[in-house]
Formats: sequence, structure tokens, C-alpha cells
Amino acid sequence: MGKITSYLFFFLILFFNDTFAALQDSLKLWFKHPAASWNEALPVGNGRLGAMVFGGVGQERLQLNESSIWSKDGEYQDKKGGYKHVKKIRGLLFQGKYKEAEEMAIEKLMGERLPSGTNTYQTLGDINLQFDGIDEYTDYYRELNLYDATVLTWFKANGIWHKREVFSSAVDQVIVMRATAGKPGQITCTVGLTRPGEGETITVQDGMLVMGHHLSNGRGVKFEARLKVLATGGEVRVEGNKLIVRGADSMELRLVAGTDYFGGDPTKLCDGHQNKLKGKAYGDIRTDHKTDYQQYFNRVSLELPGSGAAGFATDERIDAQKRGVYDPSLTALYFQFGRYLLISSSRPGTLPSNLQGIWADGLKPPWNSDYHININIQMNYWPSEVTNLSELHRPFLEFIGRLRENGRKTAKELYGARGFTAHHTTDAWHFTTSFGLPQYGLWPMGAAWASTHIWEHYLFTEDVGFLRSYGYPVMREAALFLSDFLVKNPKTGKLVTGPSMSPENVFIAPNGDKSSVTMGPAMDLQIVRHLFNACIKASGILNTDKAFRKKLQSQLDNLTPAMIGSDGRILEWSDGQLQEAMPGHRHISHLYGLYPSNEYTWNDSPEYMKAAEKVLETRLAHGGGHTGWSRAWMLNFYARLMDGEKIWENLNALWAKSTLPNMFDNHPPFQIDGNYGATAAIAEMLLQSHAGEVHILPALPGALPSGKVSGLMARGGFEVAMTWENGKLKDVNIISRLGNPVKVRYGARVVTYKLAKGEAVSLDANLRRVE
Ligand code: FUC
Repeated sequence: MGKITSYLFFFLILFFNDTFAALQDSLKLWFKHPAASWNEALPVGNGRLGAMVFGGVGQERLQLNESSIWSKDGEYQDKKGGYKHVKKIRGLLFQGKYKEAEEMAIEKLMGERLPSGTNTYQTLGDINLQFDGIDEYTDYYRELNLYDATVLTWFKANGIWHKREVFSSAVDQVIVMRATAGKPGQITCTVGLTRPGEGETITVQDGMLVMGHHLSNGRGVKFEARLKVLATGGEVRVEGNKLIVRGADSMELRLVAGTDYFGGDPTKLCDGHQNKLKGKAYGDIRTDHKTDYQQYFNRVSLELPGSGAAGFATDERIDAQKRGVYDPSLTALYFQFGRYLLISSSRPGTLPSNLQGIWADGLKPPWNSDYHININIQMNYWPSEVTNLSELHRPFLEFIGRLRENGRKTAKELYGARGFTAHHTTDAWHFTTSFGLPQYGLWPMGAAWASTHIWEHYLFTEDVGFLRSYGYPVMREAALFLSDFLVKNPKTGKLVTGPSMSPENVFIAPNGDKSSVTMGPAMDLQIVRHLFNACIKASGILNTDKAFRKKLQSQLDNLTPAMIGSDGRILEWSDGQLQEAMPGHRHISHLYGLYPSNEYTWNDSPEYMKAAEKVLETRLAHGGGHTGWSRAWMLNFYARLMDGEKIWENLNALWAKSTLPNMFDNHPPFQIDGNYGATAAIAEMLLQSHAGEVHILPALPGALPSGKVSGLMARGGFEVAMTWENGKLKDVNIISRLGNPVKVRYGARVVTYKLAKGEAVSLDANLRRVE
């Protein structure tokens, strides 16, 4: 549909159906039909308990998750005595004998999974509802309201309105659904609880549906879920392992769950949740949920006016992107949806947001819905600080520390090194070894990259207590591994990592052999610089570890620099003779120094910025950015390159090619990292702070000429609000949350203001103070 037709359609809807008009809002995902598949269902979550709500009419399904439901069928084992072979493998690599080295690395370093089963995140099960007498319906509408984190379904059946609300409360640790109708006695429903696995027990106890299971024959997680059904009017009775509600005025479902993952007893945990809920009215649960959720969500608002597309259902808007329909306010919706997903899948004390957040169907979701740490889980947390959700970063930061126990053993056994290491992926059981194919598995940099998140968290919060008691010790151990792992390249005398690889790419050696394992890939060296510099600064702040600091500095001084090839691109592998086997590869690892690190800036290293631009051009020319997360990473690169037009182009491509009807990112299949990565990029387009300045509107696309944002955070603890018009800054307000002076940049203009803790400064377009 063209732009003009789109507007016409919008006005027609307004004119003929003001019901829709009343419901439409810029912060709602809404649809005119029930979800036909999981990718159309809508997510709710409290960081731990999640549900995908289908919005069915006669039949409704809530697919449930609990973030610690993990099987444990295999145990990953470090290859014994791997360290004895590292020197030989390095020697072969330095001689350019890549194939030989890789074969030896497979044999001597890559671990095994014993027994061969895979550990995986799994569904908790389904709530199945069969409503009587309401198969025919009209006036259907469903929405996910990002203001109050609630999914609403409503429709008319037999001339009577039906309304259903679903949310997941962090305060009460419960998923609630309430069904009401426009007339008393209209709700008759069979309620079931099911799970696709084998061996679950589903019983009725004290009038509740109770499901329990101990996964992997007692080796995995043990869980219990309880579903209570309350009805006003009518009756509730038990039939087999189902509950039947008959002729009720309203019906309420309350689902609680507990697992032994963090050491508790599932039954007692369920008791605790239920006791807390006893006597608590629906309205109070809902109000508490809303208040709790909004303390996070309301911190940031983003308005991007300019299209009438908010009058279209969300799936129609996403579909319209395939035809290039101009829809600027989709940016704000996508951005706030990303924040919603983080608030709903990562709360203090939970496991981190996994490859699918917490929303995964079945017993074997893609990639086990695990914690890939060669880009994916890091990307999940890119928006956490800048979009003012710093506390929600913690589950990831704490998870990194829990990798230490295994990671120390892996460091020692495989590389003869101190400290801790982890490879490309891990799971809820925190394995750290190298396994699978070298193309992805032989990369000991996962813990190091993840540990830089602790430093980024510090830069935004300056929480010295956290840095001292937890953050620095973790970062230090990750750096200690790298410090031991670095080795001198005999040809150059400079230090490199290795054996390692550039995630998950393949090169062609001069003799035509294809392989992945090498010494000193660019990304490794950029991670070393990021983490070592962070440790040097952190140990200085904490006034500790002088000798270690010196050691890191001397290693940094001697590290192989990132190199630019003869064609003007940053080299992905230090050996300039290696050719790319897949020039459009989805990983763009060698630009780590551009984002998420801050090694390259236009002011300090324009030659690297240009070389990074060239890398992106080539990747895109060969089909790069084809997975959602890859495209989202490109958005962040272009934000750092300050190229607003490329951001807009790639944002449109993300929606057109990699976004599912429910706005979930599409790898394909669904993978949540792209949602988070693009959310971070939208923030980076408006505000950056990695170069010692609070940079206002560094990469605004021409397609977003006017807008308003508040609540974005900058390093140093600055909260920033601003408006812009006709592509130019109008005004900006900066609050110094930590009492730091602010150095603010807009275009070429840079001004510094001294500010007390909590003090705000309002500036005009020339960065002059206004009262
Ligand atoms: C990385 C990527 C894949 C996928 C997987 C979960 O290894 O290379 O594309 O996203 O993680």
C-alpha cells in the first residue's frame, strides 16, 4: 500500500469505526485477529514467569515459561591435558599451517559432551481454555499495552462483549488472567494445564491444577506449577484433571511456579507465592503490577511523530515495511517494545535474558534458547544502561561471575592459564569448555567480552561498592586469563591471542584450505584492549593491584594493533594473506572496537572509522545483515559512524526482513537479540557518551526530523532529555545524577558545565544555558 493510500485507509478507519480510534495509541501493539501462530502471540513476563498470549476466542492458549526450567542431559568436559598441545598448535599457526593446526586443535582442545544429550531451556507448559458458546465473534481486538504491561483481548459474541486481561506480576510472582463479559453468567470454560513432555504429573489438589516434573530423570531442574481458578457467580468444579467453570460472571486464573534451580523447594516456593496472594483482590494485584513495572518503563519516553500509521494494526505496519511505507513512529514503538522485553525478562535475582528472552515453546527451542556469548547475550544487554534500566543489567553481570568455577578449570586444563575463560556459548549449568566445530567452538574470549559489561555498568553508575566487592574481582580474573594466554608472535615480536578464531567465520589460506583457527584475530585484540584498559582504570579507582595494572599496561603496549588491509578495510585476521570465505558473513567481529567498545572515533582515529565503513559496505554488498541481530549490530556501527541515513536504511531493512508479526526479531527463527540491539541503536542515534562527552543527536536520520526524548542515560550518570525540530536540536536538559560536571557536544560545539549531584542544566540549540 503506498503512502497516500495508507493515509486514506487510516482516515476511513477513524471515520467509520471510532472503537478502534479510541483504542489506538502509540505505545500499543494491536491486532484485529487472534494469533494464528506463536509468532503472532504476545509476550508478558516478570523476569522469571512468562506467557505468550494467543488471544483466542473459543479456545485460548497461554504458553508458559519459567526462566530456570532447564534440562540436564549432558555434561561438558574439558579435554584432559589440552594445555600440553597449545605450544605446538601455536607453532603450526605461526607457520601458516592452518589446516594441520586446526586438526590438532580439534583433537587436543575441543571438549566432549558426556553423555551425548543436550541441555536445553524448555517450556513450562500451556494453560488451555475451552470456552463454551462463543465461537462466532465480531469486533475483535487484542493489544499489548506497553504502558501497563498487560495483554488485552476483547470481542463480541452473541451480541455480548467479552474481555480478557493477562499480565505477569513481579510483585506477586504470578501470571494472572481475568475474563469478564458484558452480561452476568456468560463464562463457561474448561481449564486445563498441559505440557508436551513425558513424565509430568498433572493432578488436582485443593481445587487447583498442579503440575510437577523433575527433568532429565532427576538430573535437570525440578519444578512445580499451580493454577488456581476463581469465579464470581456460577460454579467451579473438578472433572478429571481439568477444572470446569460454569455460568460465571467473571473468571480469574492465577498461575504460580517454583523450581529448585536456585536451591529452593518447588512446592514450598509455590506455597509461599500462594500465601502471599491469599485474599488479595484482582484490582490490587493489577495495581501493584502496574506500579512496579512503570517504575522502570516510565523512566524513558520517546515521541517520533510524523505518520498516521499508528492507525494501522501492528502486523499491517510491519508488513507495510516490505513495501517501503514511511512510518517514523514505528521507531518509537520498536524502541519501547525492546525496553518492555528487557523489563519483562530480566529482573534482579533472575537468570539473564536468554536467546529468546524467557519466551520459548516446546522442549527443544532453537539453539536450546541458551546463552551464546560470542555476540548474542551481550547484545541483549546493550540497551540496559543507555535506556535507563541499569538494575536489569545485573542478572547478566551476576551470571558472568557464576561462570568462574568451571571457567577456572577450563583455563587451566586447556590453556595452562590462570583466571577464567568461557567459549562461544554456555547454559544454565555454566559450562565453559570448547566443543563442537572449531568454526564456532574454539574461541576462548566469551568470559572476557562478557566481563567488559561490568565495566560499562560502572561507567554509567560509578557504583564503587559493586566494583570493589564483585565487579573488579570478576574482570580481573577474566583479564588474568588473557594475560597468561597472550603469546609473542615470533615474526613481529608483538603479542597475540591464540589459538582462537573470529566468531563464526571461515578464511581461505593461501594454499586454498578453508579453516577458522588462527592467531590474533582482530576481535580478540580489541577485547583485550577493552578489558585491560577497564581493569587498569578500575584498579586505579580502587587503589589496588598496582603490579597487575603495570603488567597489563606493558602487555597492552606490546599488543598487535588492529590492521587495515590493502583494500582499506580493517583486517578480520592478523595474517593479511587470509581471504574471506564468506564476505557477507553475519558476524562483523572485527568492528568490536567501533561498537560495543570505543576504540575508534572520528576525532581520534578517522582512518579506522573509514576502514570500518568499508567493512560494512563489503558485508552489505554480499548480503550481510541477513540475520536480525546482524542487522541490529550494523545499526549500532552506523550510529557510532554518525551516519543517520544508513541507520534509517538498515532500520527499515530490519523491519521489512527480520521482524515477525508480533514484533519479535527474526533470526530466523525468533531470536530476541535483534530487538535489544536495535533498541540500543535507536538510543545511540540520539545520544552517545563513549568518547568522554555527552553527544547530543550524533546520528539523526533525515527521516526523523522532529522528536522528543527524555530519560536516556549517559556515562558519568547523566540523564538527558531533548527536543528537536526540522532536523535540529531545539533544547536539551541534563541532570547530573552523580554530581559530575558535564561536557556536552552538539555538532562541532562543545561546552562544559559544573553540576552538583541531582542538579539539572537546560540548554538551547547553541548549548547556552537557559533558565
Ligand atoms: C551465534 C550466531 C548464530 C545464532 C546463534 C544463536 O552463534 O552465529 O547466527 O544467532 O548465535
